[in-house]
Amino acid sequence: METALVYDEEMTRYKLLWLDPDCEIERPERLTASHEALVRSGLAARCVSIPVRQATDADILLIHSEEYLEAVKKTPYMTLEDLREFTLQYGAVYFHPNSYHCATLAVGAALQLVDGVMTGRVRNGIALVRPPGHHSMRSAASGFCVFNNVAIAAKYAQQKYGIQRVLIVDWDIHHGQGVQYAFEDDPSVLYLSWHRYEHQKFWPELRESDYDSVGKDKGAGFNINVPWNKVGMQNGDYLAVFCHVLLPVAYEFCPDLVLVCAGFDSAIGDPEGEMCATPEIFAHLTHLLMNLAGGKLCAVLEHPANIFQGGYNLTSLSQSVCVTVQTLLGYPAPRPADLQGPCQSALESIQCVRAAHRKYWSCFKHAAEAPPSDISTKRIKLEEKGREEKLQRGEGVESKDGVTWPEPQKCVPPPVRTAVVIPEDVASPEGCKRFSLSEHADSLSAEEDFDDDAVMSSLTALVGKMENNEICNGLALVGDISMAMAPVIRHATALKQRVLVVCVGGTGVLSHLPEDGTALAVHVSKEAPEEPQLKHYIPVRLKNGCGHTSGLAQATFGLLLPLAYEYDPALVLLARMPGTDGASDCAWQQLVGLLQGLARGRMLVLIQRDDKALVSPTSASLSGSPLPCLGRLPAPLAEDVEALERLRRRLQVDWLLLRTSAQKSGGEDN
Ligand code: X5A
Ligand code: ZN
Repeated sequence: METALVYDEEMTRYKLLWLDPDCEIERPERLTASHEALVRSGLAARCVSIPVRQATDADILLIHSEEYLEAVKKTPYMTLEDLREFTLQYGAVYFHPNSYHCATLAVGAALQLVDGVMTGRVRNGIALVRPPGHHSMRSAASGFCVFNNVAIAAKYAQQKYGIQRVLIVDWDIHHGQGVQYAFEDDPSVLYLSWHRYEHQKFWPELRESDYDSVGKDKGAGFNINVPWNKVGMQNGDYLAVFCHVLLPVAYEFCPDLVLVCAGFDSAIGDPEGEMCATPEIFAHLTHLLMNLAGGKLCAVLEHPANIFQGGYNLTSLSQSVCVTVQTLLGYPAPRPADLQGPCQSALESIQCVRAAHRKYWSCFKHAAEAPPSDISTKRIKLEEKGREEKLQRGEGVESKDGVTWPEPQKCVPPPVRTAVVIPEDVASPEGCKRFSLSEHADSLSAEEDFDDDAVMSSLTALVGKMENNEICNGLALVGDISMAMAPVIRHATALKQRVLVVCVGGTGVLSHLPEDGTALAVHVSKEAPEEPQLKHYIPVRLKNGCGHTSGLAQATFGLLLPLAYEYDPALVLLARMPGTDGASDCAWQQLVGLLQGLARGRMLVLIQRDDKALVSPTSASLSGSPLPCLGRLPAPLAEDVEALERLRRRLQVDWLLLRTSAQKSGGEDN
């Protein structure tokens, strides 16, 4: 299944023709730089190239008014003076005689991508476009945007392909108010945007960009704003929003298509955004969205800024675009550098968002109240003061010189994606390589029985190959799961590498866990002990077991993923314990899919020998096939939610990524 790249150089052929400090960052180089990065890295060649087309009037009228379209259509014939005047009625935007043409191509590129994905020609893709779209409104240009590429794409997909629900994730650092307005009262389009807000001091400075704009009428609950009230947000802040807000809602919503307003001005080094998330975070944002909607994901470029940081710094931008496309192509995601817990300001926003949406989403039913408003008020004043002082001293708050970040790990995909250790009589699943015992364990021959000793030596060999970048992940059928785990954990521990052990279902406390923290075990099951006893063994008890998908989903997003990301393992060992509290195949596949975001995708799945039927769904997920949806999730059991909440509260002392609300005392940032 392939990835589309939609691009046309024509979209670089317009520019600012007069002096306007607000608009000078919007230059053709923003687009060429993104495209060149993909060409130079060899990624462009791995994508299916889809040509752009011009959007028709009918396409544009899906979102915009006839008057506005007619007005924009006149711009190619305007004199420079008329263009300037035309521009003045809007905010932070300019027009050039070729703007209209490029704007129709930008919309057309998004629609070509939707066609490619919806017809199944490709699995997913990215459209590199200019002008961007998410600020433009029914009858107005705004923030460099002329037509709302993504909003039109959502409507077009619904109309042409009869799909019901579209999820739009806007990770650009600006609020896409145009997208919000387009779907405010529409429950079929769920829009989530995070954006630099600073209590309404940051452009576009709108009251309605705050967390309490949840949508209107039937669309109430389908507009989710996560305002950033401070700059300098990091990887942990972004991931916390995904774990505690976006993923639970997105899975409950169950979209038929995912669209991303992919702006990269939310990355470190961008002079507008001033955030500190590093480029590899986009691999994770992408990965976490890739198994929704059966993998149908279209990313459309918004603002790929940060190229004029004291000259011509293209690194952050090119790295961000490249990791996004790598992930779409199915490459393992690099481990996020220097992951810290969310800061107080981010937690406050997350808490507010969850509280504001409590009545609309069952995953938030038990979310905490909104924090008392004085936390924010106090801080905003302090912040204002700092700002004024700085400005008086003549230090521009905008100056961000000397920002550095580590280069993302090179994640070259290993030659073998998925290796299986299964008995001869079980057919090798499609796209997987049978890992032969004889080749890798000295004392064995191919004819020898598929006994536990043999399996265990091949598992150790297989993990060695994962370390050497020869194999990405693996699946083994074993006689005794806890016995098979021991040598793998021991092997990794000896190399001083952290192993995340995830057990699904089954009974009993795990034995063989080292006590030095080189393994962290999370055990989700009906029978798991109610209280955690050891720091590195975390039992997660679900009343009806893993067969209750909503409970498992809640545990996965709110507990397992944040724990896993914070622990940052070098290897994930996922065990499907035998027994009756079994997760559904779909839920299991999603879990296998989500956990591949950790440890550069190095994951070994252990399955009880009798559960042969699990081989095929598991290997499909390991080899990166698009996964079936979970369906619209019902509310989780109140008892489960309460138990998970108690556990989360207890653990959040040690695990900062588990936090979903701001600390009551102090309120000053950490
Ligand atoms: C698409 C986009 C930003 C406009 C900033 C105006 N527009 N100061 O990121
Ligand atoms: Zn932006």
